[in-house]
This record gives sequence, structure tokens and C-alpha cells, in this order.
Amino acid sequence: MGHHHDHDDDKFDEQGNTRPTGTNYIATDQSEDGVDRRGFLRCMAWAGTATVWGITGGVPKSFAMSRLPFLTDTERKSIFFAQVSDSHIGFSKEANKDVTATLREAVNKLNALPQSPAFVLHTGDITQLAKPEEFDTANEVLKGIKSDRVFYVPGEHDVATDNGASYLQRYGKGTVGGGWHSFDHTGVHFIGLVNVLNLKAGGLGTLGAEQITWLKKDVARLSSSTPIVLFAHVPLWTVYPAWGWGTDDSEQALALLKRFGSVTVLNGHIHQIMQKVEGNITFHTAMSTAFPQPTPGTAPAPGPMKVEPEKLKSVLGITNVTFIPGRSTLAVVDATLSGLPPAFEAASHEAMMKRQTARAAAPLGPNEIGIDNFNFTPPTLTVRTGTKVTWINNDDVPHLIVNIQNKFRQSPVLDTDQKFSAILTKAGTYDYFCSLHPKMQGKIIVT
Ligand SMILES: [Cu+2]
Repeated sequence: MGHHHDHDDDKFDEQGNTRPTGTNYIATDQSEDGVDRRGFLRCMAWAGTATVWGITGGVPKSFAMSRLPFLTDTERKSIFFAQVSDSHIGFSKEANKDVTATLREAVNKLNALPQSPAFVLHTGDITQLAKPEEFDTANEVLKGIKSDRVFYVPGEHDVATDNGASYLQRYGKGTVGGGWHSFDHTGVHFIGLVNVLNLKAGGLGTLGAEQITWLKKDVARLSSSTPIVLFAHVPLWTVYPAWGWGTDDSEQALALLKRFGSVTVLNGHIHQIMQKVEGNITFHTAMSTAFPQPTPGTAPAPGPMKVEPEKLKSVLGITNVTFIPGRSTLAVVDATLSGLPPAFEAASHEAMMKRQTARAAAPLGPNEIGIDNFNFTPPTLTVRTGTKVTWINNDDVPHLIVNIQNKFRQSPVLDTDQKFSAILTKAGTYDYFCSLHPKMQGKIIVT
């Protein structure tokens, strides 16, 4: 981890990018090696105070930002790519009323870099409710990136309504099964995994046996020295299971990658930066371009976090990744839209508590089930045969009711204040869960 000390904070260009000065800043590239050294440095400097770390020969190694200008020429012949995540196009609530504008800002930031990314990975929740017009808007903005290609994996918001059918229509070309895929770039093997389909009651993200079998075949041909970059929406490590921030069968997938010297896992979903190194595997989660979420355990529930307006752009951003061949060194730089250091700690706890007190607990009528803070209230409801039961979503997050026994039809995606009713004509126990947040479970007993 390092701070970039050698620039003048007062100097920003019209995009808000810092203009570095001082001994580490190479204003003109004097070598003729074809590598844009100036661009490389400016790109790193743009991130401002950023987290920079790498792995060398599988050994985690953090290095100061100031070391980057002194890399050898070989090291400079690197792949540079970027990660964009959780753009949630269609979201328009308090936490960010214009997510299209902040996605556009992220694109402008990318385009303002002197070195264009070879490609961009979008790690899901492209849209809020998987509506065609939301996908259209996202495409419209993202096609403005000066880069060869954007590779996608879906988030649960992109597949909720139809288990991924419309997502696959748009993004499924060249993918397998539910949209998983792999490709090679400059000696690095990239694998996009899908862990938001067929979620089970009480569970976390899931990959499924079919995808794990595919992964096994996909990596079988690779030599163990091939650097691997794995990307998926929900974290492939257990960040915070109480909030569903993990993947049930990720261990099985990661076991297939144990023999590789360098594995980097890039995820989204939690809208904040977290990283962890475990053996040969380095995990990293990205900021959202739409809204932040609280730090695990600091709030009653996950969900959009409204921060002070002047802090918003310091908790939204993108991730830039530079892979330097020959050294298995991969540098991940998180960059906020503001260009300032990420401000999650300052913004988090207070904002979430404010959100809680600001929300009035809606009084429930008879046979009504409230959805508040990712909980069903009451968790068990007892009614007479023939009763119409109504769910009311009081959260600023969409939920979707599914009966495990399949004795009533599933709800549509319920956005804030939306209701769903089912008439329960037969006696018995009805277990249900939210298929977007499978940790959310409830029960109705019909007598
Ligand atoms: Cu839910």
C-alpha cells in the first residue's frame, strides 16, 4: 500500500485527473522502446492515493506506488485492463439518483487515461431490474469506452426476472451454459464465472456442478505457470455469509486452481473494496459505479447507503489492473470517481444508522408480511385456509418471493413499496425465500 507523494494536489485537469509533478514524473519519454512510460505513470498517478499490491511468484508483495516508475522495460510491457462493476442502471433512489451519469463518469475516467485498457471486465449488476431499456442504456454508455471489448458476467439483478434468459440473449454469444466463458490474453487466462443462477433457499451464491465440470476441463490444458484471472459477481470467498456475501461451492472451483502459481479473483456485488490473499490466490472486490454499501456488520442489513453528497464520488469507482509478464506481478489499483482516496470508513456507519432512523416502520395489516432490512416480518405467519396473504417490500432493494414447495406462483421482482399477494387454499406449511437474497426465509402455516 502506498501513497503517491510526488504530485501537486492543486493540479487537476478538466477531467479531475491529477497531473503528477516531481522526480517520479516523466514528462517526456526519452527511451525508444515503444512503451508509453509517461502514460503508465500518469495512469497510476490518476488513482491518487491508491492501494497497490502485487504477487511475485505467488508470494504476495505490496509495494509503494512510488516504485512503479522504476520498473524495468520488460515489466512495462504489461497488460492493462479495467474492471467496472455494479452499475445498476435503472436505480434512482436516494443513494444515487443518477446512476447513468456516474457510469458515464467512470467511462470518461477510463477514456482520459493515456493508456487505453486492452479490455474491460464488467462484473455484473449491469442493471437494477433487468429491464430491456436498462440494458440498452448500459450498452449505450459502455460502448463509449475506448477499448476493444467489454466482457460480462451477470449479477443477480440481471437475471432475477427470467433466470438469465434475456441476459443470455444479449451477452451469451461465445459463452457456455449460464453465460460462463474464458479467453486468453497475452499469456494470461481469463475465466468469467456465473454464481447468481438457481440460488437455493438459505444459501449463498452458487456455481453449480455443470459449471465446475466445465471449469475443470477449461483449465486442464493449461500449464501451472499460466497466470489466471477469475472474475464473477458474488465474491468467491466468504466475506460475510449473514449478508449472503460468499459463494457456497467456491471451494470446489478454487481447488481446481491450486496448482497454478498466480490466481487473481476479481468480484463485485458488495460495492466496496476488500482484498485477501490465501496461498496462491489473491481476492479483490471492486467499488460500484452506482452506490456504496455498508461495511459488513456495521448496519442492520446490506443495501444502498446514502452518504453525504460530497462524499459520493469517493465511494464510487473502478479498478485498474496491470499485469507484468515474467514476474507474475499483478497490480490492482482502485480509483474513485473523485480521484480522492476511497472514503468508505468515514461514510459508512453513520450513513447507515441515519438511513435506519429515517425510515418509518410501516404498520402491517392482518395477513400482511412486511419486508424490512432483508427480513420477513413476521417470520412465521399463521392463517386460515383460503386467506389472501400479502407481502409489502419496504426496503430500497428489490426482492422476489419464491415458495419452496412451489404451491403458489413466484412473485414478480418487487421494488420498493410494491406488493404481492397469494391466496392459500390448502392447509399445510408454506416455506418461502427471496430468490435474489436466498438468506431471507419465511414460513406461512395454513390451518
Ligand atoms: Cu431479497
